Amino acid sequence: GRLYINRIFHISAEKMFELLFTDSHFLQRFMQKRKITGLVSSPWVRDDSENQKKTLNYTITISNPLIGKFSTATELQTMYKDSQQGQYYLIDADVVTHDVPYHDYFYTSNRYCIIQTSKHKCRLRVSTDVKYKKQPWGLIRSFIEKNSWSGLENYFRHLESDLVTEEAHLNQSTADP
Ligand code: YK8
Repeated sequence: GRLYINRIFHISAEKMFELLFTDSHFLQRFMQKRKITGLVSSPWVRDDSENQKKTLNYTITISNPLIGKFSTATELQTMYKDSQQGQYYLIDADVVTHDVPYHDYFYTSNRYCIIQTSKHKCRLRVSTDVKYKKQPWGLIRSFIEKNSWSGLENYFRHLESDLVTEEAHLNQSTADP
């Protein structure tokens, strides 16, 4: 796997969770910038193992002539039962891109960990793994990995930078004069 974000923000854990995992203005704007459209999401549902699950469907814009322009995607988010509101959130988001070459071979698993580190701060850690449903031929495998890592790197770099901007805005409007 790879670690894409590992940073302390002057944002509470609860607020960070709200920004990334609810229908927040922040996420709406971010998705708009990434040209992610047609988002349909289910509510959180508790499963037998006490974890909470949620499914998102959307269309991503790729614009790589070798891969295509768009792909539909399904993201299954699992919030583990150890999560504690306002303190600690552990969420796995498994993303399947349905319309890219070799889509039946792989998916991406993104792990988001939000930890409250002090009253108004949290650490956000995002790591990802490319996972295989069936073993592809070596050349295909490196093709999948090269394209996935670069797409993920770009996406999470953008997300981190927008979070830094959001952090500045949030702290500006709440700071004492
Ligand atoms: C989520 C992982 C792979 C995929 C893409 C596929 C290339 C196909 C390789 C062939 C286009 C928002 C990615 C990056 C699309 C975007 C996905 C996002 C960023 C040619 C062999 C979408 C997080 C996420 C997870 C997986 C990403 C895809 O919130 O390269």
